[in-house]
Amino acid sequence: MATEQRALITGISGQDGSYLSELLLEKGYEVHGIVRRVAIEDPQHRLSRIQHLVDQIHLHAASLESYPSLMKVVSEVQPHEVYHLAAQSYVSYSFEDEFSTFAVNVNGTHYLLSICRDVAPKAKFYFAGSSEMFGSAPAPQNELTSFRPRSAYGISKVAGYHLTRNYREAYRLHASCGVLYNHESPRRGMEFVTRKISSLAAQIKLGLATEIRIGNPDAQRDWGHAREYVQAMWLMLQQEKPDDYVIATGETHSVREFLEAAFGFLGLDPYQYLVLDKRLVRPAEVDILQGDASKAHLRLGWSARTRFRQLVRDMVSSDLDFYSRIQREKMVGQSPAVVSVVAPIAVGQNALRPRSGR
Ligand code: G4F
Repeated sequence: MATEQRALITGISGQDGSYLSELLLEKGYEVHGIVRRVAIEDPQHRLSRIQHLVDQIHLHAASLESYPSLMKVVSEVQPHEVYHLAAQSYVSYSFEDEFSTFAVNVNGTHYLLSICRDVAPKAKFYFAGSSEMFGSAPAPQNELTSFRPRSAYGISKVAGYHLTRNYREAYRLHASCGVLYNHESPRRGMEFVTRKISSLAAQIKLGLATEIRIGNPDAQRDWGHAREYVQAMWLMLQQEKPDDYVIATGETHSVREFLEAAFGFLGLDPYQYLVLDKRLVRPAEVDILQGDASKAHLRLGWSARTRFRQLVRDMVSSDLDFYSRIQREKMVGQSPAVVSVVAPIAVGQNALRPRSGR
């Protein structure tokens, strides 16, 4: 790269933020990230996914709920590229608190777009849209499919999508929206179903847990690997013209299939441990998501490589390594705070905590 590019990432401490930081550092970027002040004060726990990068990146304390704090960071950093990943990203929690989901996801996006227009109008802007925007729209979905969101989270992402499009059209911002389908990895938060399954499969295998509680096992999702999905984000901002892209594998699988594959890798029968728990069923479910990423393939040269079974295997084997190590070090039974230095561990099997960033 001729002159050093500066990138600013909101949600840098999440799964996607950590992979994106690694990618941008490899490409020679100066990487800046926005985190909440509590994270800077408690880095061991709240910055665990980027602990290996903290000496190479620049962290700034700000909040998506505070326009002045965002204004200060964007003005100081003067980024060439802005990746807006931070959100209240847990769909289930958005049923419990619609208002804070909107405050963070809609106002936060609006603040950031408005600030970029005013103080960094040449910055290229990426908005993390979501396949939840499609909701009950028939599969497969692509960029022309109408949105039919089924949660406050989905509605907040539709609002963010339209804000991004409007800033592109009205103010000529280079603003793009990635409509990303579910993307997972060993760094996925424990509150999402894939990591819940991989971690409990590993714990059951090691005798550290005895059951797994699941809500709706029949929901179908298009699950890809997060490391590949952040490459698509970067590619969108390298295009001459901003645009919106569906990013997906094109395959769909049920939660039940994930469960069977994960336990199967460990030689376990999931149905000996599965408890269907109505309390985990959402008031409105998105039954089937399956993306058609042809446009991204054609224009960005991007396509998903990691297939379903490989993704499940990677997550399960990573969790098996992790819990085996914990067991060896006799850390089980100690404070989960100590354990989460290594990986974020949910306290209890159904921890329904909101987490910022994916
Ligand atoms: O893993 P999930 O919580 O992910 P969800 O709701 O699909 O959302 C994720 O992907 C979106 C992209 O489409 C992102 F925008 C969003 O931020 C997030 O990353 O749930 C997946 C499915 C759902 O149908 C849910 O009802 O699994 C079902 N499920 C069944 N039992 C469960 C459980 N989900 C969770 N989290 N926990 C359960 O026990």
